[in-house]
Amino acid sequence: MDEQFPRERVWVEAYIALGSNIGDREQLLNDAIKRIHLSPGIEVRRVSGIYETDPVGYTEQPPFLNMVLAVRTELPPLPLLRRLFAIEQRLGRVRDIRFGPRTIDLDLLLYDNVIMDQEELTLPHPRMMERSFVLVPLRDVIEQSHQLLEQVKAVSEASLQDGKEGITLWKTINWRSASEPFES
Ligand code: PH2
Ligand code: MG
Ligand code: MG
Repeated sequence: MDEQFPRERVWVEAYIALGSNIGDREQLLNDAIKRIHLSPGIEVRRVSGIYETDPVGYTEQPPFLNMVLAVRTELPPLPLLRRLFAIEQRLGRVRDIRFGPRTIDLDLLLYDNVIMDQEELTLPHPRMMERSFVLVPLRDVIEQSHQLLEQVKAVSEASLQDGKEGITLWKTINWRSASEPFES
C-alpha cells in the first residue's frame, strides 16, 4: 500500500576502531573497510589516517596499524557488533591471547549517544578514553558537533606532542578511491 513510503529507516552515526599487527596489515585494514562498507545497512563516511602504534598492554608483540572509521548505520548496536565479529572471522582472526597479536580487530567505540552495559557490548567502549591509539585517529573523523570532541582533541593532541605514546602517522588513504569495491 505504502510503496512510495518504504519502511522508515533511522540512520545513526557510529565509530569503529580498526587495529592489525599480523600479516599484511595495510591490506587487512583495506579489506575490512571494504567489507564494512559493502555490508547492508552500514555506510563508511570518513576514514582517519593510518597510524603506526607501539603495542599497549601486552607489549611483546609487533607494532600495530590503527585507524578509525565514521560510519552511518541503520543496524542496532548488537547486530552491528555481530557483523563486525563476522568480518573479523572472515579476515582470519583467531582469538587466543587477550590483548595479544591479531590480524584484525574491529571495535565499536561509539553508537549515536547510546550508553549501555551488557555482557556482549559496552558503549561507549570502556577503554577508549585511555587509549591514544584510538583517540588520535578518532580525532581525524569525529563529528565537529560531537559531545566528546573537546576531550578527544585534548588527549590526542597531548599524546602526539610529547611523542611518548609511540604513535606516528603512517599513511593517509583517499576514501573515495578506496571505496570503489574491490578495485585493487
Ligand atoms: N589493541 C589491543 C591491545 N593493545 N595496542 C595498540 N597499539 N593498538 C591496538 O589496537 C591494541 C593494542 C587490544 O585490542
Ligand atoms: Mg581492541
Ligand atoms: Mg576487539
